[in-house]
Amino acid sequence: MKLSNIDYSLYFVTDRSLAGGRATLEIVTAAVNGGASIVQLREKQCSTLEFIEQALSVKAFLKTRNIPLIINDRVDVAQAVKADGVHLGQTDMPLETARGILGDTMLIGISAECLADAIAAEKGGADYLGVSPIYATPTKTDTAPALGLKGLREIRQAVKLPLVGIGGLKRDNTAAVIRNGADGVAVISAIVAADDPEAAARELLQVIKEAQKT
Ligand code: 3NM
Repeated sequence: MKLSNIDYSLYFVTDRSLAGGRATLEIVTAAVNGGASIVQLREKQCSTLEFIEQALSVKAFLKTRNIPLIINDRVDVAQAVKADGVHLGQTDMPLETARGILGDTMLIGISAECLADAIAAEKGGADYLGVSPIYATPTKTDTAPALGLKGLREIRQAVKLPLVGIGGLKRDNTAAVIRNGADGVAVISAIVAADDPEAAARELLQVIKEAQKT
């Protein structure tokens, strides 16, 4: 059975290329110690073997903290390590195909780059949406045009699924994303590239929690 009652508030996404040589598990540990509520392992440049080994070690740690593990893109890796979910972009495996393979055992998150993507993903049975990108970001440059807060609001009004905003989100622009309808904020560089990822996560979570109250 897939997990329910997920806390999407601070959705941390890994990226080893921005980690300054620090191990992924070290950064994940810091992010979770700082308050990350869900973690996505995103590996674009390693072998399948390494991805699986990495995922198993991150999963073992996350299990001790009751934090869900989501695997980016690779349905096979998610299955191999019995992750809590998989996150799919618009050019990854189609939602229907992934659901056919996974059944109801796993969460499926979809990156929605426009309103039509969001509506289709909800109809197709996605569990949550990454609204991507809210702002342009050097971390991922092959994105659709930035949606901004207006695009986020339009998607919020059209779908009921949990939404996380992603793309260019930092401490100073995070509160607005929550106030404009996101359930959480997904970040890479704001945590991975920070000198102190634990402090960065803690500061972000504080801003998110404050914004969720208003
Ligand atoms: N979309 P940062 S990952 C914009 O998987 C974007 O859909 C992603 O990085 C997706 O927090 C990503 O450093 C990059 O801006 C986010």
